[in-house]
Amino acid sequence: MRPNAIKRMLADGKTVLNGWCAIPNSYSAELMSHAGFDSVTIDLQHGPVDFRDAVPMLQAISTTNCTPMVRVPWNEPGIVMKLLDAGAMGVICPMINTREEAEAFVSYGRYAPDGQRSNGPNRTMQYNGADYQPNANKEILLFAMIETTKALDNLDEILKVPGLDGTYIGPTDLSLTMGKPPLLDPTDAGVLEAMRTICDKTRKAGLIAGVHTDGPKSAAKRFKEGFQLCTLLNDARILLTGAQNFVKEARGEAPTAAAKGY
Ligand code: 3PY
Ligand code: MG
Repeated sequence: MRPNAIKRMLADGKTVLNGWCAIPNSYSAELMSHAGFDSVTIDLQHGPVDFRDAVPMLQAISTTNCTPMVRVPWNEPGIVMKLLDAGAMGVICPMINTREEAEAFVSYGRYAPDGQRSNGPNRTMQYNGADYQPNANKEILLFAMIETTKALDNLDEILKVPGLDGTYIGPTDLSLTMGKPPLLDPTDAGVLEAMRTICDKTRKAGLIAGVHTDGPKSAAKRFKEGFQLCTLLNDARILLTGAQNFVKEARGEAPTAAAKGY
């Protein structure tokens, strides 16, 4: 089976820079996967991407060595299994708040005896190889999003779930549940402390600490704090930021940092 490149990078102590696709299009996914990211994640939770968009996007990412990942809309078996069959090699699942929810998520992503994933690896077997089924459980990465105070309270139990590979912080949802403004690069001391706790506990449990960021500066900051996988904006915001700054430059105006959005 094709090795999951970022799994090996992380095992070797390297950090992973992840691209994020919110535009429901295979050409933009292809561009993102040629930009130098280690992995590219298609977001089916927020924004306009649905399953029919995701399949050609996964095919586009397959033109490169980037690890193809997805964020599923919710912790539901059908969509996790369909996206794995379509070729995703990593799944980020939003709003995992309890050990039971983490156990259910992991069970959807693993074949028996480790889980309850149904057999039918259409497309992923062509992409990954004929020996996909016996090797899929150890190559696919499963990340639980920790993005509420409830998840924070249950973090120790969530981290004990066998088969879970890592956590992924959603800074804006975490901020909201702490009564703070939904910032991707939070400034509130309590939210920052919670993010550090999640990172430290995840790493102590031997799992991968991932986080969504607000761009290159905040990603660099998070890597320094110990996060191993950071996402850099999304394709829509990168496009908008680049376009806005070209327009500003042509008009002799100062550039802006990053376009607003998630
Ligand atoms: C959050 O900030 O809550 C996220 O889910 C980021 O995508
Ligand atoms: Mg979120």
